[in-house]
Amino acid sequence: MQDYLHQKDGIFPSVCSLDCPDQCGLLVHKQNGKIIKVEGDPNHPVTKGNICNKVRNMAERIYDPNRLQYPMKRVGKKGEGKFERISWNEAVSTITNRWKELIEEYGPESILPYSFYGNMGVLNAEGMDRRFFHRLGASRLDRTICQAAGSIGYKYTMGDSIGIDPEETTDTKLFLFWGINAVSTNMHQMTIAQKARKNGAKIVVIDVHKNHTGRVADWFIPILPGTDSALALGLMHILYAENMVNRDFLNEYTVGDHELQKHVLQYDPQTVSGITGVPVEDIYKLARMYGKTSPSFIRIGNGLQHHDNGGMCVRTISCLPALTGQWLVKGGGAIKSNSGYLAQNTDALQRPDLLKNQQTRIINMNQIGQELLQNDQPIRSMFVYSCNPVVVAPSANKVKEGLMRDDLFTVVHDLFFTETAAYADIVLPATSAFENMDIYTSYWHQYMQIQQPVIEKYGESKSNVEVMRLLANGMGYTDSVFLDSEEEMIEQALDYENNPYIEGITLQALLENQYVKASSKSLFPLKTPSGKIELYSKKMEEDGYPSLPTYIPLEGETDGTYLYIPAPNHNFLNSTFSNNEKHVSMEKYPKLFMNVQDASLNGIENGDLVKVWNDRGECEIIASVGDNVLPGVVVTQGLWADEKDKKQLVNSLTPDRIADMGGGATFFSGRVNVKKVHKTI
Ligand SMILES: Nc1nc2c(c(=O)[nH]1)N[C@H]1C(S)=C(S)[C@@H](COP(=O)(O)OP(=O)(O)OC[C@H]3O[C@@H](n4cnc5c(=O)[nH]c(N)nc54)[C@H](O)[C@@H]3O)O[C@H]1N2
Ligand SMILES: Nc1nc2c(c(=O)[nH]1)N[C@H]1C(S)=C(S)[C@@H](COP(=O)(O)OP(=O)(O)OC[C@H]3O[C@@H](n4cnc5c(=O)[nH]c(N)nc54)[C@H](O)[C@@H]3O)O[C@H]1N2
Ligand code: SF4
Ligand SMILES: [Mo]
Repeated sequence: MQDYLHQKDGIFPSVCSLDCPDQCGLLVHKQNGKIIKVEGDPNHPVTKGNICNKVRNMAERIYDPNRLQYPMKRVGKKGEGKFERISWNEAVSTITNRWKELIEEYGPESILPYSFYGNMGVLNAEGMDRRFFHRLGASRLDRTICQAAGSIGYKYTMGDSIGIDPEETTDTKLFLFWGINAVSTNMHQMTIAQKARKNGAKIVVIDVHKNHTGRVADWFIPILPGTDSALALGLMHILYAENMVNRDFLNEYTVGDHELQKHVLQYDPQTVSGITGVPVEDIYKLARMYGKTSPSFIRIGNGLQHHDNGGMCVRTISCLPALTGQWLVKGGGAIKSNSGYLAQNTDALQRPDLLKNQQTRIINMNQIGQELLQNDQPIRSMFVYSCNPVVVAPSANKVKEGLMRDDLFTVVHDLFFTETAAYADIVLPATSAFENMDIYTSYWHQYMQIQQPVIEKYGESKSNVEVMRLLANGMGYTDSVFLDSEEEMIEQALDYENNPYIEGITLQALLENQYVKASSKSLFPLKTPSGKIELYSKKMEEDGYPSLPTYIPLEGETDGTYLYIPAPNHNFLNSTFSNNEKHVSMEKYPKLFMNVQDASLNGIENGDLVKVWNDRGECEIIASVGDNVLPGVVVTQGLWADEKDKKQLVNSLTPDRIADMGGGATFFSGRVNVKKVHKTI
């Protein structure tokens, strides 16, 4: 291991720890023991030295005077924000004493860990924490807030979270960015597409909002929310009707092609246009473009699966490249997520065997509000880390009401005093990723990367791994798994025969090379039951779904005229950076994008303050009137929180219904009402 920590000056390799597909290689510049600059590492084979604006400002976040430096306990009311410094000893003994009492009285399932990927490091995000909570016997958390529905949908068709290597898309001729705001959320895929465009490639974007990505497209196709599976089925209808399918490929690599061909007869362009809002001639034009251009690549986004029908939608779109045989063409095919390539030995890392009661309940993180409010088997303590549920979870008013419960003992471990921390009993300071050792796996490119500590720990902060060790000790657990070092845990995670793609990736190789790529193997046979692409899926039928890709409309909410899409924005990463003045000033304030027709019906003009509400909550947001969204649809960007006199917690409006597959979130399937409050400019 190289010792970066004790070299006061120099430039050190690092990796972006944020939940972003690009997972850039970084160079951290240090002077006098402190980071003075963060830039892209030109040696990274995919990200090649370019990074986003967010992370170029990372040093500011690391040394933000508001960063938590020591543990604290609450002295005011929940939500009020009055806290007092305590020692780590006091913090750990308060937590573990309370937990011992709760376990004695109510059993370990009364305790719930609540986390997501604020730091993508494997050991810190899903390593020592899992060991500890398994050993404790705590309720299990189903981490469904991000890509759950789409991942399951994709797997029904393709068997695993694997698509093509994005490095091969340099020669692609048609890029279909489908439900992804790639300029903001996968910038390096867009960079590759822009370069390919110089050689004649076309960029097509299918989205409900003409945002940064729609604006750089050669062709932007606006679509009504939640109708993408109908569009995909319409494309299949034309591909078959006009004989643009690859019969040899279908015969050899797919199951159910004949059934599909018959099935898509019902999705004629007229019908599909009526559902999607895409004109009939555009459906023909897109189908012919897709059928005749090779290599063609679909980047399937996360946005389009945050819907009631999100699983089926991704399942359906992922059938398209099979019809044209694009999976065998270099640079052709699709990517939904590539996380399967670098999958590790989770049994060794997370030790599910330590959980004695295999029937331990599982709580869906999307429904944390209602779960905190149910009385059947109450959650009595929640340990929140790497996540900010008050701002990011749906139906925020329920989440806040649940967190206000006097009998709920809440601990929050974070770098900052988040909106969630205000409801905690104990707040613990977290290290930044630059202060830890960890490994990182991208869900887009195929490189594994290592992070070695570059700077000293800030104040008294501790990493997730360290906190879990302390808690294990406080609980009196003597199992050796809590003594494993970071290096040992990495070795355990990488020792995994079941994934041939990580053959040859070792701790040593990572230390020597910083970036190590998954080994290259043929995509086939797939991990589906047949080993082939399942256009027809018997497994889906067994699981209670239609066996063929199908358009299923969104749940019809009755309270609300407009379908509401609260998407992420360019300068925050979920709620991360929303507490930084520079990032907020780049975004200015949340805007409600609304079609000019809808606005004029309601007497709303550009710049008016409007009330946005439904039976779940309300916000007041500035209207941005134009033609960036279709009539009937309104969009905001960014996960904003309420502030004094500003009601802008967008998730107070979102449904906590569960999507069709994987317990996924349905952030984008809600409806709202909109009316003018007053003029502002
Ligand atoms: N700058 C920035 N980058 C990020 C993030 C961030 O907050 N900010 N978040 C990170 C995370 S955790 C994730 S999961 C990814 C998410 O990044 P993406 O995969 O881009 O997903 P979203 O941004 O959620 O939504 C993408 C697009 O889907 C559109 N959309 C919504 N509903 C529909 C629909 O029914 N049909 C179609 N066709 N389009 C629809 C939205 O308008 C949006 O433009 O980005 C990561 N990167
Ligand atoms: N309306 C709406 N809501 C959404 C979405 C949307 O598109 N629209 N997107 C959803 C999606 S895709 C996602 S992934 C979720 C993301 O939701 P979250 O995972 O909650 O993401 P962040 O808001 O970035 O919060 C991460 C927190 O982790 C903290 N953190 C960072 N590193 C560490 C660490 O090493 N240790 C500890 N203890 N803490 C750390 C950060 O400071 C930050 O407060 O939001 C979801 N919510
Ligand atoms: S947030 Fe994404 S684009 Fe920005 S530096 Fe990190 S990985 Fe790269
Ligand atoms: Mo996400």
